[in-house]
Amino acid sequence: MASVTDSGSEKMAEEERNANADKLKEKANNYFKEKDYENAIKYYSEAIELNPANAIFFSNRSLAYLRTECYGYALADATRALEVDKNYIKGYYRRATSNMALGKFKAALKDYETVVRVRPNDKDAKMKYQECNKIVKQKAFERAIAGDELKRSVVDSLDIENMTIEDEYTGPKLEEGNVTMKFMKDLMAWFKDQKKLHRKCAYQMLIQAKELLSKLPSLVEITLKETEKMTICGDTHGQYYDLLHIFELNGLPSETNIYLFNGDFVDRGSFSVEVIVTLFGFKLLYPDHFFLLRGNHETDNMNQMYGFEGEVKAKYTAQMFQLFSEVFQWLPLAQCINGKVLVMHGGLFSEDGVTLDDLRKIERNRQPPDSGPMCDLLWSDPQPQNGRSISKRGVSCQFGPDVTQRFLEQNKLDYIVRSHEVKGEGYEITHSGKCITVFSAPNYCDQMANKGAYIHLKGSDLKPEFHQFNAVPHPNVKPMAYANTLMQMGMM
Ligand SMILES: [Mn+2]
Repeated sequence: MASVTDSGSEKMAEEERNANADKLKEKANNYFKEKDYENAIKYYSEAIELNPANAIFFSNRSLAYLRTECYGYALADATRALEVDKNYIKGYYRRATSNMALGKFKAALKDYETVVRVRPNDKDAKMKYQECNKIVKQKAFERAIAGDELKRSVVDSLDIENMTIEDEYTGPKLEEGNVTMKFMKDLMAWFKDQKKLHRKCAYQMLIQAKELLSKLPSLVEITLKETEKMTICGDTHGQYYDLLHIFELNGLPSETNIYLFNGDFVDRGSFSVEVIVTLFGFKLLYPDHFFLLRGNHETDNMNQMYGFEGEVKAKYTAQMFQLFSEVFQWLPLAQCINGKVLVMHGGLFSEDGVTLDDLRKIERNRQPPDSGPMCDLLWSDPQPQNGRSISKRGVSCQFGPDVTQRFLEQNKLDYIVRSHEVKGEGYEITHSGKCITVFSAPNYCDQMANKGAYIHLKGSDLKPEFHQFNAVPHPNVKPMAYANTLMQMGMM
């Protein structure tokens, strides 16, 4: 009898726990609707603690992780959802989306296959399967060409001289083939009015940018004089109107107003073409006083999913995207200022012992590999605890304050500046001031409500000085408007 009573009360306790878990899920869902993903994740996690046997909790948390770009965690949760309930169809969708976000298209295709098999009459599932299949085939084709030594640069197939600029075109033109300050001012005003730069001018700029960038080392080293000051900006992600706002607040680039833009110029925001062409223009105008570093979004896989490829195809052509891709491969990976401050998009390395000399030697003219220093520079994130852990993004690693300390000591550096993560205040100081994050896309994707920031660095003391700014309005073209349809659906 006693045991029956015990199991009865145990059952009641379990029912109560499950009811509480459901309440926590509701709370999390509400936070999710308000786009407060941090709190959504917090309450889904509490619900999971009370009831780890509910696939929906994992699936919902997976979506919240997707929204915060923690694709590694999103993938793990989708997998957990399917372990709990292998018939939970949404779990396959979530896992496929996570894999797509990570550029693992074959793995994604497997899950879409499963859905189509289970639901042969589901049109939506079929469409997603076909879309993903198309990408897998295209990737296989691209790999086949890449192995072919005859693969030539787009530049060789362009006949720029014979491209004509129609009389109707009243926009900016290069002056005797050169970027000038007047051209840049006209260009920025032209773009601001949502007009298109003539493709001939765009090609001319891209060819010149490729030429210029290909001469730079993978690690750019500069010296700021005592009296000089530079501005470091983080991710801009196609938020052209916020970029113009930075120039309004902080002045146009010049030989005395030095800038460094730390990667992720394109994708997500739907004015990525305008951002990158403007930045390349200033690089051409002030090659020794305007600097650009590659981000993890200056890559083919990301551009295919997050909008830049679609945007270039919509505004120009597939061929022009190919040329952008070639130019991106020549963007330097890191920059050292006065031998003391190292700037990179992502962060430090999966292994100790990497030296500045190792960075100088990186052969960067390629799509980034899945691991190693080049991958880490573009992808890693700092973490508060010592040591390293698996990346929440599913690529590279997270590194602790001790890792930063050892790296700085070995290379005789003071601190690092990186970007890559949205921060509420636009910047964040971690690892006892040795690791600084700066992010310059305010109200990221029109939904994060974060401030943007940039850093001033003077040659005299190299002390970082932070400046924050808010988002400005932009024309009604939503972020991700040009992204892959599978990604847009995954974001819903
Ligand atoms: Mn990034």
